[in-house]
Amino acid sequence: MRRSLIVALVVALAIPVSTSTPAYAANPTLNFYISPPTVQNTYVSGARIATFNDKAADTACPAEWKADDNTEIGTVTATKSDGTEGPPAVTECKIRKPDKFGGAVLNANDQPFPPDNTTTLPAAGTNYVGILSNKTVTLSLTQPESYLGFWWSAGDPKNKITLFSGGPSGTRVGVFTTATLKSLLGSNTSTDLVTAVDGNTYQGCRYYGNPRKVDRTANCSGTDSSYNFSQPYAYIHLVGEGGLQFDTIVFTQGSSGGFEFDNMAIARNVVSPTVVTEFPAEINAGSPDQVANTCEAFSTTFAITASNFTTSPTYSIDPTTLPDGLTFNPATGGVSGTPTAGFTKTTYTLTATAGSQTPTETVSLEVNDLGNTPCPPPPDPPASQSSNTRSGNSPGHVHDTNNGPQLAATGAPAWPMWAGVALATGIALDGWARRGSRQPAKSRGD
Ligand SMILES: [Ca+2]
Repeated sequence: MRRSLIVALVVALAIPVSTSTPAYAANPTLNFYISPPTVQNTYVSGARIATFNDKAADTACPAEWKADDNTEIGTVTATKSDGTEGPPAVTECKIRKPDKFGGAVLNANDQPFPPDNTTTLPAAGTNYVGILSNKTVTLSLTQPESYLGFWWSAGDPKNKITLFSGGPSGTRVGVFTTATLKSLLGSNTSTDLVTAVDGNTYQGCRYYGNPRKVDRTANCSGTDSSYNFSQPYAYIHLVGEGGLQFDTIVFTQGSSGGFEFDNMAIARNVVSPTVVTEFPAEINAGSPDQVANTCEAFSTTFAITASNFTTSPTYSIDPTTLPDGLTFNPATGGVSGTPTAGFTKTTYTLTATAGSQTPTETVSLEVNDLGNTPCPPPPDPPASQSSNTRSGNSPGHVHDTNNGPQLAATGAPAWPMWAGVALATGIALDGWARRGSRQPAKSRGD
């Protein structure tokens, strides 16, 4: 887990900020986009796409997924009744023949949006993937990626995708549900509008019903069940930025219906489009429950992922009382410092605010009392023997200059990547540098 996060960090630092990309929070960001109605494949050039067209219908999903160019995408398992993971059975994940619930048309990426009076679209479809009721299927990617696209057909109220970094028990970096999609599309009427990835605005109702069969003119008022009018069909794009990558995709289907998709595409280093995102903003704390130790340097951002903000959010925490010695960073939503006393596990509400966007997340903080309080003062550099150490008479400081290196050594727990960097450069090193530059001058002046 740590290794992949560190890799993600390096990538984040190496990528120059695109001027065409909105400025987001200091946290890694996952942005959601939607293609125009009827589009059934990705717009991302260079993406590796799995069409599943060469898979036999009514067979189990293969345990190994490859793109059509034969590059590896990853391995697939299904969660068995005893909780273990194994190759998917046909009763868990299967290749389906094209029907009203899914199966993209060939060359869908080239398909233009039909003019208003176009009646029917090509009816021919292709084989696709369906995850069955009450099943969970996990795709473990061969390597971390930052872009996922898929044609989500027959969106079911109980479809959910969860993205993780560091495996299925690692850091959760994003959640996408059909409820999210439907909130964007609005009610199935001609009055709700949605802005697609091409920057154009479409009636939300045009996403309802299978575009392989639907009469576009009638779509916003028709109820023909033969094209599944009540469910949305849309090509979805999840774009990670700010170093956000994921290596695990978990597809969850609730207690009814199925989870159907086609033309899955993955890629890295995709820059978000410049269209205004209309998906509801959300924050996800990938590591919500944090435990610190008394007298040990601590830093966390709770592995916050910020999704779908139109501007960079600021953060607040409630209640505002934190463990002694820890402070809150409104720019990142993180907490850092050195706890000076034990603290019972306490639940907090984090709120990210950007204009009218105010999503919340629940996190917790706890401080283990190691019995080492009052805490020793920060370490002195070797050149300093006396004078400035006196300042350590403030509460929580004792004269124990030998504890310095120990403090530094124990102050680098396995926090998520961005927290680790803050610890290394923002807290420990900065603090040492300031102290180091100040003390010799004082010593000489004595
Ligand atoms: Ca297909």
